Amino acid sequence: MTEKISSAKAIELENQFGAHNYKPLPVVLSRGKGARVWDAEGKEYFDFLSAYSAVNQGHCHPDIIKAMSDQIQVLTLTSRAFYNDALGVFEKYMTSTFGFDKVLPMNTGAEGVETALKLCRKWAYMKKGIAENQAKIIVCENNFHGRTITIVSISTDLSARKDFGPYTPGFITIPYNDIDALKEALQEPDVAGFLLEPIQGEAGVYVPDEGYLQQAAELCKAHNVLFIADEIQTGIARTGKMIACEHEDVRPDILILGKALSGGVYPVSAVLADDDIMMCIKPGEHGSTFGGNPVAARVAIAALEVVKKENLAERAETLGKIFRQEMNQLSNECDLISNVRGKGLLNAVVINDSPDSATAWNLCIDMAKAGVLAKPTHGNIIRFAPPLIISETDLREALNRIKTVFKEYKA
Ligand code: IF1
Repeated sequence: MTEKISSAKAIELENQFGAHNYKPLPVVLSRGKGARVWDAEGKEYFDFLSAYSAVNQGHCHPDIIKAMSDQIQVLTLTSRAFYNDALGVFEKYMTSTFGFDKVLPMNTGAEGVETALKLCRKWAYMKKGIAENQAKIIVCENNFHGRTITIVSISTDLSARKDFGPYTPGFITIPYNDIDALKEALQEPDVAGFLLEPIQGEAGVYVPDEGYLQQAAELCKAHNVLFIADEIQTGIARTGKMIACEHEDVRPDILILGKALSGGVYPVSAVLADDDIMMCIKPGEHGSTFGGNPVAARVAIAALEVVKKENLAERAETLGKIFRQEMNQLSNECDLISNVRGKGLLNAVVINDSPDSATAWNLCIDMAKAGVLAKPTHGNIIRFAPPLIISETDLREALNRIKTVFKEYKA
């Protein structure tokens, strides 16, 4: 049994021996089950962050845990130097679930995004005929696609990119949710792709105008530019559809998945595309040690089976409406809230205070004391994203606690 330590001890150890690349809320988690987590002293919380939408299926879902524990007893990693008897089954399952010819398995979301960028550039040179090293990829302001050097090169968030230069070239940045800006950028020569989040998560759950995704996809098609959807946070039923692009009947040319693809049990990401794109990468041109390992394969199948069998997309749609309705009602009763927005169970509340105020942080501290975990993003925006398996009863109980904290908040 692993040594049990107190919250205070855990924080002390992290401060002394861990890099300080995060500023967590002062909550030390020790156990999770479904929509609930418990801290080192046994205090119970509703988890309204879900590891940034990685545990859509709930903490330690028994089916996913079983799939993992069965596989790790027999074979954990072979490398891709050989075949294994789980990867092909996963690949068939993924391509039929999401409707693409092929899938390229990776591990983290950032690796998935990097893979999609490489695939887009390869396609640009091999199929679109763009001159070598001239391919341009359009990205949006306030994006979040991960933390690698290339990905922070396209970030407009200073804290994500400052002092990590020199930056990777070959990108054009436009405002999000601005079709005219996209039209203009598409006039540039050598554009190969357009990478975007169907809803910008980290930026503060920015839902684009109705029709934006569809118009953007049509414009890309008209200009022979690949529409690349980063659904690492919005995918896997989080917004009320299996992928958020479905809300506008958009089929991306390249689809990137991660996080809840494994239910938060194991790092699994994947890039899906049809043969005319995917077959541009030849043997030996891309890969990773753990990409497509048998544990990831079995875990991902189990995680997606949970999404289907437990109708998590429909749940997210229904429960998300209740959440926004209740929070909008709260915003009429308390002037702390300036906006409530989101889709499915990916929602955010904009606090009526400046981004550099401590109000959102203090509200999260108070909510933690009341047994609800959430965390601010960009200062004055609080993201609320519980596991999709949360019951309506639990959702309403958590809402009662959230409302009490907001109503009783003293600056
Ligand atoms: C952190 C943010 C969320 C993502 C999208 C790719 C990735 C992410 C749309 C990269 C990852 C995580 C990273 C994590 C916190 C969290 C996050 F606050 F950083 F921005 F969710 F909004 N595309 N998001 O959201 O996937 O490599 O992390 O597996 O870096 O603190 P990853």
